[in-house]
Amino acid sequence: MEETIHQYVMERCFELAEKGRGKTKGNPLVGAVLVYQDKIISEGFHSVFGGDHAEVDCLKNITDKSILDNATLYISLEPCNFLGKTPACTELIKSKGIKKVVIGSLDFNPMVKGNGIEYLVQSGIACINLNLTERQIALNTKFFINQTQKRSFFLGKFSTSKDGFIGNQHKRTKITTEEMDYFSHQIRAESDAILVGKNTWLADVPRLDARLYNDLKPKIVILSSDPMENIAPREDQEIINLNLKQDHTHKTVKWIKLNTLDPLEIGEKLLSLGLYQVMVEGGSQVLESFDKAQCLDAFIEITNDRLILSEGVSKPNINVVNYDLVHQFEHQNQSRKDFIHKIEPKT
Ligand code: AOF
Ligand code: ZN
Repeated sequence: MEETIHQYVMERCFELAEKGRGKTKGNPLVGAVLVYQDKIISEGFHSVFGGDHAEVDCLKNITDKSILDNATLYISLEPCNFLGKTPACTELIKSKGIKKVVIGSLDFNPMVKGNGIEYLVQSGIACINLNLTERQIALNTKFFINQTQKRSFFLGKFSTSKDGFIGNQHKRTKITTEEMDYFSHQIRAESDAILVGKNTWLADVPRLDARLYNDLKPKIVILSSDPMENIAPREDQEIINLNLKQDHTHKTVKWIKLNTLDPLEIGEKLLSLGLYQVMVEGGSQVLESFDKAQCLDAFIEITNDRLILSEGVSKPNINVVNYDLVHQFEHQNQSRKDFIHKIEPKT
C-alpha cells in the first residue's frame, strides 16, 4: 500500500519537473511534493537556472511549521548537499524538521551522488530511494551526459529531400518551410550554441539564430583545422572558432585552439565554457564524426516528402541502430523524426 502511494506521488514529482523544460540550462529538471496525512499539501519544481531548487519552491509556502514533523517530502532527485548558486537543500530539509524523505533516484552530479542521502540519514531523517534511474535518465538526459561524460550534450539536426540530399556543395538549398523551421528555432532557442563545420559556414554564412521563435542568440561554434579569417563579429552573438592553431579574441569572436577536433575534446571544451546543450547543424561529415565518436546524443531528421533534388550532398550516414525513435510528426508534406542515442544506465 505504502509503495503504491510512493509511486503515485513520485509520478506527480516527475510531472512537475517537466514544467522546467527548456529553462534550467545545465541544471536538472526536478519536482517536489509535500504530503501530510495522506494529502498533497504543497508542490514545487526547479523553474530556472540559478533559481530555487524544487524543494525550496515546495517548502516556501508552508506557514504552519508544526506539520513538518509529520510530513513526507517527495523529490524526483536526491537533494543537493553543497553550496552552489543556491544553498544546500539537505540543510533546508533538516532545519525545517522534516523527518521523512522519498527520492526518485540519486543525483548524477558526482558532488552529490549519494552524499545528499547520507547526510540526511546521519541527521536522523528516514530516506527511501525508489531507484528510478532509467526514468531519471529519460527525464534528464542532457544533465546525465553533462555530469557523467563531462562534455556538452550534442543534438544533431538536418533537413533532407525525399531522395536523401541535404543541399548543394557550395550553396544552401531551402528544404523546409518556415512553419517547420519554427520548431527548429525553438530547439535553437533552448540550446546554448549551434555548431557547424567550416564548409557549412562558408556556404552562405547562416544567421544561426532563433528568430522565428524568440530573440535569443545562441553562440555559434565553427570547426576548422586552420583558424578561420574574415569572421565578421556580430554585436549580439558570440562566435567561437575551434581550430588546431590559434587562441585569440577580437570583439565578439573567439578563436580557441584544441589538440584535436575529436568530438570528445570539443565537448569537454564547450562544457567548460558553460555550453550544456549544443545543436550540431551540419554538414553531413560533422554529423557523421559525432555519430562515430558516440557523441551524437540525439538527432532530428526533417524530410520534405515533396522535394526531389537528384544530386548534391547526401544526408549523413548515421548508425540508426544505436538510436531510439522517440517522437515523430508530419506537417505540410514534411515529416520530422526525433531520435535519442541508446544509453546504458551504468551510473
Ligand atoms: C536539488 N533540487 O531542484 C535541483 C538540484 O548551482 P545550484 O545551487 O543551482 O546547484 C546545481 C546542482 O544542484 C546541480 O548540478 C544538481 O546536482 C543539483 N540540482 N538539486 O536538490 C533541484 N535543480
Ligand atoms: Zn538543491
